[in-house]
Amino acid sequence: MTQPMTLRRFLTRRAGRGELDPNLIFLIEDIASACRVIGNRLRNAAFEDNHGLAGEINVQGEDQKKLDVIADETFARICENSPRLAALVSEEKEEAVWLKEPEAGDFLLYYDPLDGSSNIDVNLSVGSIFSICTVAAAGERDVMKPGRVQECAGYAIYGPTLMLVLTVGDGVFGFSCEYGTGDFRLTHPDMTIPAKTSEFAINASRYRFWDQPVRRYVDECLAGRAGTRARDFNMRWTASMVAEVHRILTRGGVFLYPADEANRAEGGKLRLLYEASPMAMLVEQAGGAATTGQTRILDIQPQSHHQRVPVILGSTQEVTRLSGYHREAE
Ligand code: AHM
Ligand code: MG
Repeated sequence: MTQPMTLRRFLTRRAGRGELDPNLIFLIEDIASACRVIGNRLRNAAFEDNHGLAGEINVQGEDQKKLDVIADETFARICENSPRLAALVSEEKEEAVWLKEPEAGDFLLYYDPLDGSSNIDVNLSVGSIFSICTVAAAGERDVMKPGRVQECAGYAIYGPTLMLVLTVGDGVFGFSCEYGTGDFRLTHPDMTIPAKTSEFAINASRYRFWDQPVRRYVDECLAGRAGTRARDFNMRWTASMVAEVHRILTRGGVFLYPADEANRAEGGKLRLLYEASPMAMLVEQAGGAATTGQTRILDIQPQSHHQRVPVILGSTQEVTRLSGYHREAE
């Protein structure tokens, strides 16, 4: 059996055809290395006394886990050597970290080093999310890029298999990390999201806070074949956006983290630059859709590094239906 191609071969072939900036290869490979190291630290956490809290509160006002800190340091340590990387924007750091005065063609890396970290201590899937844009000047405003200008977006999922899933703007590709060699190999070429689905994901404990369009949508799903949808729906909630998006890229579905009465002042829960935007690019590249309910996520002009936005993403038929419910309620 021929082995699936490695991440390096995949990237260099694209660069050879003029479809990819060769300088991106180094950065994507550094991200892959960081994710491999984080995967190992997660696997060994119990032996290295790395479960539990770090004792610090991060910029989001959340308790940092020890592994949040380790993952953040690992990303920074490995990626900051990348020759064309000018700045890092991390969920765990208040400000952008500038590594050099940017020159034309330099990159900016946004990342959430460990997404879904409430899952760590219960040994469930977590992930790292990343997004790469070009940057030309070292100003505050220069790191506020709308998602549509991303050069690359992706995530690592630390599940039963460590996988790296990414897009460089022409489809979505999944690479599994081979045990032993540590190579990422293309096991999931061309991941696509079917337009139709009967599976939704939302934290239903927040029902009392939801706006009318979200309640209407979920009520209709719960009514199943007896209701207006005339079919039964299944529900999942993993509390890890990476795991939700991975499931949707694998078998379809829709994921919602809407703004509601309890989080509206902050704009929602999920962060635009290093959670919503990269996931929106992946989902669109796989044939799905991603919106706040009102606006395409990739068209939002960020106002701050840690801005939060409502997120509805996945199979197009469901996302379109939900957007329609939002329009009707305006
Ligand atoms: P985190 O980056 O602090 O881990 O938070 C983001 C996570 C997402 O992965 C997930 O979709 C959501 O928060 C879960 O929220 P909830 O606590 O409502 O289940
Ligand atoms: Mg997160």
